[in-house]
Amino acid sequence: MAKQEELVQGGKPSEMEKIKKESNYLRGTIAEGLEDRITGAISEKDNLLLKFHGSYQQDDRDLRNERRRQKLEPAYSFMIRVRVPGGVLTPQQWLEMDAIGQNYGGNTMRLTTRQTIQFHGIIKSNLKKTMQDINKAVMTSIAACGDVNRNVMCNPNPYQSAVHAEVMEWTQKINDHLLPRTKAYHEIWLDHEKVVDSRDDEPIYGEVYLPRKFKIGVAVPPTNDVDVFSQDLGLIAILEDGKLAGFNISVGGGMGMTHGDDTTYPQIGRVIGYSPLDKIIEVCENIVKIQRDFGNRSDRKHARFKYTIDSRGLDWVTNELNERLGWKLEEAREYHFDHNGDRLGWLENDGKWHFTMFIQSGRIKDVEGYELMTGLREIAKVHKGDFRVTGNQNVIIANVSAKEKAKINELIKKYGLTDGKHYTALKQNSMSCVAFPTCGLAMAESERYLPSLLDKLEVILEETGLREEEIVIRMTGCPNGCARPALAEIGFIGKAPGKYNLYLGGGFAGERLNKLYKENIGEEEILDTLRPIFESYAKERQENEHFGDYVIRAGIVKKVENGMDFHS
Ligand code: SRM
Ligand code: SF4
Repeated sequence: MAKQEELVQGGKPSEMEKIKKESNYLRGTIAEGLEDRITGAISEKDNLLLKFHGSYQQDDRDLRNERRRQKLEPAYSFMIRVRVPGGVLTPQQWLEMDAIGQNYGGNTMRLTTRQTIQFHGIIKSNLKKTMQDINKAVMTSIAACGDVNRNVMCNPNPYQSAVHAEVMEWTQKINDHLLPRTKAYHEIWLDHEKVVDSRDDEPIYGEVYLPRKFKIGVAVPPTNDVDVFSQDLGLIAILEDGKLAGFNISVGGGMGMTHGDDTTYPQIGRVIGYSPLDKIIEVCENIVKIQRDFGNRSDRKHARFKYTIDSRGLDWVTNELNERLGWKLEEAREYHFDHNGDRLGWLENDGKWHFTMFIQSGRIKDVEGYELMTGLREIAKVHKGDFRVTGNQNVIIANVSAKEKAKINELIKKYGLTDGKHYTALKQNSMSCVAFPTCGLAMAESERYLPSLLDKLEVILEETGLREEEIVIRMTGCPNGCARPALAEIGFIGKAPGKYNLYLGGGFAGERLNKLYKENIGEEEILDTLRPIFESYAKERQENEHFGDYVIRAGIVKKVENGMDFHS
């Protein structure tokens, strides 16, 4: 195998490659920077390395101009992302996360589209304490961000408990196997003693880690709530006689792009074969290593696995994988996905009950008249099963015994918590990314705006008789695609304050990308554009025809078969 340095694609390594190489396995000068009390920030280089530790330096964008006017440094604070493999955490862990939110994170926490938990607004002097509290909860933020494998997603699947347990076990194994091995995290945050002159061993990543982030998600058909085709590596569980037998392997999905740069595009993962269960760790490791060795290390905009694959071809990646494995992937098995949304409300399986709660945009906090954070805390105090964060930013109170159900239900009622079933099916299937005020890349509002847009769209849906029609709608504040908008039947991607590109025609089961329909439009035009389309859908749709399929059949947008045609 050629050395990583010889395989640098596209020329000179980027500045980030240098920073990683010189970081001594992700240490940089983070520890020293934390001690500096003169500023609420850390150095630019350390900020890039901090991501590998699961944290980002941010500043409150609502306050930027005012602070500048007052000649103050921006209102710096930190976001921490806690890994939650498969989204599963114990009630005790939920309580500890809740306490962190109360103590350091402005009385809120955020469930994410990758089943993790984020805290925002943590000031520098609290960063280490927060990391330590996360560790006390037997959780970690290592590699929740950065050029490494991220939190591994897994379908939380409340209606197939036995299979879920099995699939979850493999999710955890894959997650753990691909964690970085550097001791930097423990030294910096947990005060573990530094071993002088020791070189950490990173057998999978090497000292420059991956060219870019890498994402793995595991889906159990017919549910695709992890959006398996948006993942760099998607695993589709194949069952035989009701037991997990192995996984189909999908490669090269990804959502991010840059406005105005057609060489960047969202892409859909493609299935290249099947691996038996006992070989899956080996398959995952080798796919990660292919990306490590062949991913573009000079241009970060083209560094994701999807570009590695698209520039060399699917046959190339399959052959490269087979060669490294020393055996061949088997032919992909049949599978079928029905939907990528959550099944809200109570559900019983194998004698256990599961309540999927609707959480708008994953935001957990108390507001006047809706004590969501408190309600979930009170549930966690008595709940004996587990909590599961879904890939749709909702939470499942899972594994409730028949005996305990009444108690949980009482709390649900007491705090007015909701399964969202009184909302339109469109709202139930909505997601939005964080965007303002914390996200440094946001061009438009998302989490703070989508609810009010939905309220207006719901009026049209009521009028057109589409209240019960499940339509997947997603919004992001920029084209990075954190709420996977390119897979939505209706997708909004922010361009500027109050302006969005509107995309239509994604597949209801997350199997197809959507297509640009209108560019740079504001609320009035959004409503004026969607109303006649909803009206004609209501009149002309065929039996069980989803909105995304309809807009293609009606010729409103063209079908996108491959991300490389996304802009054409
Ligand atoms: Fe994301 C960057 C939030 C899921 C694609 N994402 C960011 C940052 C860290 C902004 C930054 O770099 O400064 C955002 C922090 C905002 C904040 O204030 O919290 C951010 N991403 C999120 C979350 C919290 C959105 C949410 O509302 O839930 C999600 C956290 C997931 C997690 O727990 O790991 C989140 N991000 C995603 C997803 C969806 C997924 O992974 O399933 C995507 C699209 C899939 C993909 O990666 O292709 C996604 N985020 C990006 C990108 C574009 C990557 C690219 O290939 O171009 C960026 C920007 C970057 O990496 O340069 C980004
Ligand atoms: Fe920020 Fe853009 Fe991601 Fe939204 S999509 S959280 S605006 S990076």
